[in-house]
Amino acid sequence: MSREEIKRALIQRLGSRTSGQELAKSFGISRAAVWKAVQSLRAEGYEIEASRRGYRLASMPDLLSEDLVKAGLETKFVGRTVLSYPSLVSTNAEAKKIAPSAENGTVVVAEVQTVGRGRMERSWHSPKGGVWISVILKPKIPPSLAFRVNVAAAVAVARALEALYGLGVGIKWPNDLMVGERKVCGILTEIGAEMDSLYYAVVGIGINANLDPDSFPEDWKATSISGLLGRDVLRLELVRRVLEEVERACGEMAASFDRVIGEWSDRSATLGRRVRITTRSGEFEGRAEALEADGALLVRRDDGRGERVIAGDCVHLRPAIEKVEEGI
Ligand code: BT5
Repeated sequence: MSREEIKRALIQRLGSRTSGQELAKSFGISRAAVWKAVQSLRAEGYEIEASRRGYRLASMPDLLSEDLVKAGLETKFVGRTVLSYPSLVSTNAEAKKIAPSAENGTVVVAEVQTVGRGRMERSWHSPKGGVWISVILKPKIPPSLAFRVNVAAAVAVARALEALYGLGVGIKWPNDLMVGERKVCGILTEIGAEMDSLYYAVVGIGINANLDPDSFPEDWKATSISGLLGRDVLRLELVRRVLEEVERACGEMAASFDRVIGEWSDRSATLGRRVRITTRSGEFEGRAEALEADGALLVRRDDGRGERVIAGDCVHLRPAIEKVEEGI
């Protein structure tokens, strides 16, 4: 049995108190080897009580290690390989580096990113406590349809946040997940392609999980899951669920993209709203009408002209529903 296997088996067995002798016997190793494994788990932050009656696991660190992410993950290909780092410049940068030779579904995760990336060369604040992951996907689609991966990822993360925490999550075009008017997650999809073949898509997902909502500058209009729920969440559970939903959405993307776009539209916090769009060629205002089949946002200008926006930024100008406060 390797050291890692012993550790994994220990984690599974230590929920209730188990004697060192029993553990040694069931793993076919010496009691000294059990003790060593316990010590190395402690060094990783596991709290293990030891008494004359045996060992018991009192608490686990919420670390996104390869073993822990993979344990109990119910997927076929997403997360079959997990590369976990205490710190990286950016999980997307690392994923792009390894993508050409990586298997479909490889996941790169870091506890901290030193230069996390947003879209258009912007930076993404990525301290300890968040979920910073990149998934390498190799769908058999032409590069012109690569935007579908981004749409599917947004739907996937929205489903995960809703299922785990009951949060009502809206998708702000193109890639922000919002609770109310505040952003809890950003997605950055980057691709490697030639004219007619997509080699890979790297889907970078940044979720403000256990972060102090007051630590963000006000003009970011950001918040965190812990801020919304008033408690920290188990990031491991969140990562596993996100990966499961990403795999599911990939399957749906291949089978019926209309359905995925339908769900994106139903969840959209942008459609039906008055928006200000900024693109490389300028700025304009109008009403967001639809997400088109090629990923463009259709915006109706005030003079009635429809404008298709492929890439750009979008500011919501007015709440979708005017709330009427009623007196008693
Ligand atoms: C995004 O960009 O929303 C995409 C963010 C993707 C981050 C993930 S983390 C894992 C992977 N590895 C990476 O290096 N990146 C991906 P954008 O829409 O451009 O938003 C960036 C802007 O949001 C910044 O200019 C700030 O104003 C603001 N911002 C920065 N950090 C934030 C945070 N943690 N939460 C909310 N807003 C943030």
